[in-house]
Amino acid sequence: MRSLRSGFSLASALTGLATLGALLAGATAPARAADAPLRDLAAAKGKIIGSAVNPAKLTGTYGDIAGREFNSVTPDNAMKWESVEPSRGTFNWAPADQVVAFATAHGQQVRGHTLVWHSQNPGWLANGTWTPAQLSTVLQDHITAEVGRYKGRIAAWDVVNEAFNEDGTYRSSIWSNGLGQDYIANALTWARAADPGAKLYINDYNVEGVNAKSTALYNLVRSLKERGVPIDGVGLQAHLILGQVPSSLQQNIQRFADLGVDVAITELDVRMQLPSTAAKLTQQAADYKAVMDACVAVSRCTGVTVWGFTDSDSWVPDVFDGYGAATPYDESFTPKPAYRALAGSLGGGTTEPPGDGCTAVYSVVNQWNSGFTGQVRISCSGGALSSWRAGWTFGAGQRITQSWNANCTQSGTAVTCSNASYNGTVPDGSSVTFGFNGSWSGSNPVPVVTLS
Ligand code: 9MR
Repeated sequence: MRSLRSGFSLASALTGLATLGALLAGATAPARAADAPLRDLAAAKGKIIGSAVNPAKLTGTYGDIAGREFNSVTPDNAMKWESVEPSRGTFNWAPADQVVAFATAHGQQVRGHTLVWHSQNPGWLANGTWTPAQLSTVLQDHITAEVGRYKGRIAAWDVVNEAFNEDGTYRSSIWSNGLGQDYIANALTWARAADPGAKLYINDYNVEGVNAKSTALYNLVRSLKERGVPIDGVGLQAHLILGQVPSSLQQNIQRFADLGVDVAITELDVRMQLPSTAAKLTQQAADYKAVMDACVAVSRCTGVTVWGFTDSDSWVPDVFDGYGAATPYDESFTPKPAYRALAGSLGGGTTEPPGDGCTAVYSVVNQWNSGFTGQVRISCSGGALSSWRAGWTFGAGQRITQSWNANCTQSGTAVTCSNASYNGTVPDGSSVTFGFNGSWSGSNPVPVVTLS
């Protein structure tokens, strides 16, 4: 037996209260009792812990976790050119607005992503015929419109995305081909004019270690600084492969910092060949920890954003055949060892007593005018249990009326459910569930479950 509890935040309470939809979808508790939400741990270290989010999913358990665990969000696609201006002069700000509103409601920063890219541009732009002057105007107008719309509400913009080839030469794109390399300096200058308060970044992938590509980026940033072009930071995307965190990551972050710019890890994920196993998840946790450790070690590293926090919302399986499980939560929103590794690197509980690696997820599976059916799933990955007790405190007068697959008692607001004779054992890699009916009125907020 060991103790495992989760932190509880006002954001999670508010989100839990927010909608019936959220309640019906259920909510999850973070991995361990001693761990505050990642955002609290990160804030105590002055760091950002962010996630890319899909605005269409920001309700229910997904919204709960996004609001509770992260102090920054990046729209995964909603601020890209093809999303905001699918036809020339016709703007669709709704999904991007949704992300900004969510962030405001949850006290989060927004990372704007992205203004100048070779990809995900609308057809009218990508297939148009442009003189350099026309193309320059189109780009300036786009930056001015988008940055201007969110002026004061975006902490940092990925102004220019993926400008380089692997060998450090400039990528051939509509921008470099049409405007030459100065499109970068101009884009930064126009972004600064549109929102002087936003930090302006250049962002790229495969630039995490010291290599030809990151050195080209380094030389560009140095020359922009020398020329007085507004550049505040460098984004290292960090789409990594299991076991392949570059050993020069911290050194690389430091060399950019020494140029006088911030560094952010902007799109972290660690993909593995499926199926995932306990050993792979342990390696993945070490990889996540190595990245966060490197960022924590350099004061100008502002923090880490993961590119999706759940395996149910990751770009990896769509693009890398046979690969996946790249994020800190599994597809059922259960925190993985990678989650605990991030927490540990941020100063949360790091020592894992025997049997740790088990988590409890509370969900409301059905709700009607005065009653509801709830469920708790206890899952073990990298740990195991021989018996368990799950406890929580009801926050709004709910009462358990009946339970199954566990022996539940309620005293005042405190509920304790212990295993039945047949389901105390939870081997590594498996889970048990128990259920209950209860009564509620007014509201039915989701409690945080303590395992012991
Ligand atoms: O997560 C994004 C995915 O939904 C899109 O299909 C994809 C299209 O390229 O873009 C993904 O995000 C990318 C990000 O904008 C830039 N760096 C690489 C990311 C993964 O492809």
